[in-house]
Formats: sequence, C-alpha cells, structure tokens
Amino acid sequence: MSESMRSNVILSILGGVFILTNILVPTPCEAFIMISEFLADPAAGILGDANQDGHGSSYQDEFVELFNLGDEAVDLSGWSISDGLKVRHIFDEQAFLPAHSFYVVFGGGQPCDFPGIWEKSSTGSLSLNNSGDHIYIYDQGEVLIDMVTYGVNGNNNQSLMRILDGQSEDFILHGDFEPAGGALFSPGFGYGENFNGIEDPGTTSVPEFPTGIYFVSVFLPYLVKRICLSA
Ligand SMILES: [Ca+2]
Ligand SMILES: [Ca+2]
Ligand SMILES: [Ca+2]
Repeated sequence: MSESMRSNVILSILGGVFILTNILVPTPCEAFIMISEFLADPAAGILGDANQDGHGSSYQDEFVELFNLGDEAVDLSGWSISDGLKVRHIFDEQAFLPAHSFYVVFGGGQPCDFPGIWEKSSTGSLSLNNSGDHIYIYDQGEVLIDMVTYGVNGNNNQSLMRILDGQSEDFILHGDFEPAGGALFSPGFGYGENFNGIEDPGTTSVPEFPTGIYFVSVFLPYLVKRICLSA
C-alpha cells in the first residue's frame, strides 16, 4: 500500500469515528417524555392508597407517572408500558399529554380526584415486582422512549421518583425528596421547582439513556420531531 493510500485509509477511519461520535452524542432537546415516578410497592392498608379509591391494594395502587418535559403536547395513542415480562398497558386513541404535564397509569381500582391526567392499565395490572423489575415506555412505532431498571429500592412502601431537571437519571425514594414533606407518592403532580405541571422547565439536556433513540432519530426526521422537537 502506497503512502498516500495508507493516509487515505487512516483519514477514512478517523472520519468514520468522527461521524459515529457525532451521531452517538445525545443532543439538547426541549421535548421528551420521561418516566418521572413509579410505585411498585404500595404500603399496606390505606397508607398505600395511591389511587385514592378508599382502600389499599398491592396491585391496584401501583402506578407509573410520565412527564412531558417539553413545550409541545404529545399524542400517546398506541404507546405502551411494559415491565420485564410483557406489555402491561396500551394507551388508547384519546391519550394526549400536554406540555409540562403529568400522565399517570394506575394498576387498577377506581382512581379519583387527581391533578393531571390518569387512567387504569389496559390489562388490569401493571404487575411491578417490588424488589426488582424493568419499566419500558415504547411509542406507537415500538421505539423505546424511556426505561428504568430498579432493584430492592422499589420495595420500600413508597414510590421512586426522578428529579425533573432533564439531567437526573437516578430515581430516589419519594420520602427522601425534601419538598415532598415525607409523602410516600405524588401521582399526577410534583413539588415546587420539581414542577407541578405549570412551571417552564426551559431548555434541558437529554439524559444519557436511551442512546439508541437518539441514534435512530438522526436518521428519521419524524422521530426527531417527536422526541427532540428543538433538534
Ligand atoms: Ca408490586
Ligand atoms: Ca387504592
Ligand atoms: Ca409525581
């Protein structure tokens, strides 16, 4: 191989690395849907009555809360929630999540009197294992939008929540979040600077996961619009 050919090969490799690097680095977004809170282990009795129907249930009071961190409403019809085993909820044609708002899916029961938007799981149960499971959110094209994997920290008679600053990937015990004042969960709302559905979150950065989404979104303008409105 001549010197010039060798140089061209090296430049090609470097160029490929450069392109890959640019594709894989998440870009700042102003809109995306994230799992903001979930309850896998409702406390026994009325303390665990997250859906506020008057009685505690280990499966009906489970919930997954989504938050729209963006400036535009998102049509959730056809989206789904799965645990580590299978699909547990499919959003129907009416499912619509306004900007800066929450959407809660309860395991079941008779949820009532909530801020935000809520419904019951379409399969009758979310079936979140208390001491370890996965939660996946897929859009109608079965593209993974967000996910969380948790362990024994889910088994604490309270929800796990994420700080909604667009940066935090880790979930914390709801009772450890000081503004919550010791509350065990907050389906459909947040606290102070952690958003109650009306404050402007401003421009945020996308959490590192799921990188695959942003990789795909580079090639599919529709997904860019859907997941990353400012890109
Ligand atoms: Ca459970
Ligand atoms: Ca209940
Ligand atoms: Ca909440």
